[in-house]
Amino acid sequence: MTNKDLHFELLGEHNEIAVIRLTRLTKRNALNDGLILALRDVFQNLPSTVRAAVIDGEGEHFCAGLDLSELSDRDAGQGLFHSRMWHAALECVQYGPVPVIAALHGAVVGGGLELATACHIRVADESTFYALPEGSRGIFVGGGGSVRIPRLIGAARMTDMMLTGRVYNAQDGERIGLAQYLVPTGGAFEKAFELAQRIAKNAPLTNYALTHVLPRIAEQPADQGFMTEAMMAAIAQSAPEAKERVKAFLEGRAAKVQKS
Ligand code: 1HE
Repeated sequence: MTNKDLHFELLGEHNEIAVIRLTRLTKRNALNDGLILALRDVFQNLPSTVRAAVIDGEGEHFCAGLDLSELSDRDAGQGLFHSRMWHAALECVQYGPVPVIAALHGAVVGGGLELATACHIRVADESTFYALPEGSRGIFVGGGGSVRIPRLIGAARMTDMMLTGRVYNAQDGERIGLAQYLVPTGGAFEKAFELAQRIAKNAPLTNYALTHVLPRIAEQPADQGFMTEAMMAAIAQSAPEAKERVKAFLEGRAAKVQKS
């Protein structure tokens, strides 16, 4: 799990929040192979106390994307395996054991946006900007962006970003669905951590259903989706933790839903 460009820390009373920070400050947190593999290893080896994770980046930018200096000498076969390595690592983020929140600021570009979209929730501060400069670099996304980004903002917007080099600012990014939360500059980590604490209090099985089952239902034809939903609902309800939580509400021991 050790890589000088990745800081890992456990926070919370019961070490229930994992904080994973890109610390390759001098290269604006550009992702080289070592960093991608370190991210994979972290998510494959999260301690069992962890219930939610936050990813952020040190310095002025969340992440400048793929480390372009590693591109030069790759042939087609190596390029294929390199992209598949990113896929495997970001699958570990998306389909790891816990929900992951990205705390965004500054540049969220190229592979940085691919990393952010592998997370379940994105909190952006006002300094955030999003771009896919692959178009102007003569390359293509390779870290799952063509699968995940259109599901958030639609293929037409992604096509525009790559064809024209369009950069979305923080407000527009939230408007089109790149981030679910927009906070003042400097506030992304705090908000992400607050959300992680709330998520950590959910039943782990419900969190699992949301991170592993819901995205699959979303890809299924409706009749299969309804059936998968019913099966997941049955499994979740039958868990002792669900029974205790429902009982607590009925006995007035659990929080009501509050108007925000
Ligand atoms: C880098 C990278 C990088 C910075 N690879 N070295 N990504 C991009 O095309 C984005 C490229 N980066 C930028 O546009 C800018 O660096 C930023 C807007 C992110 C930040 O600007 P700034 O002025 O704060 O920093 P800088 O002076 O541009 O960069 C500081 C150093 O980081 C500098 O190196 P130095 O040795 O001259 O100090 C930069 O060269 C270096 N640096 N970004 C390598 N990306 C799985 S496929 C995904 C495909 C992609 O991600 S393509 C998009 C790549």
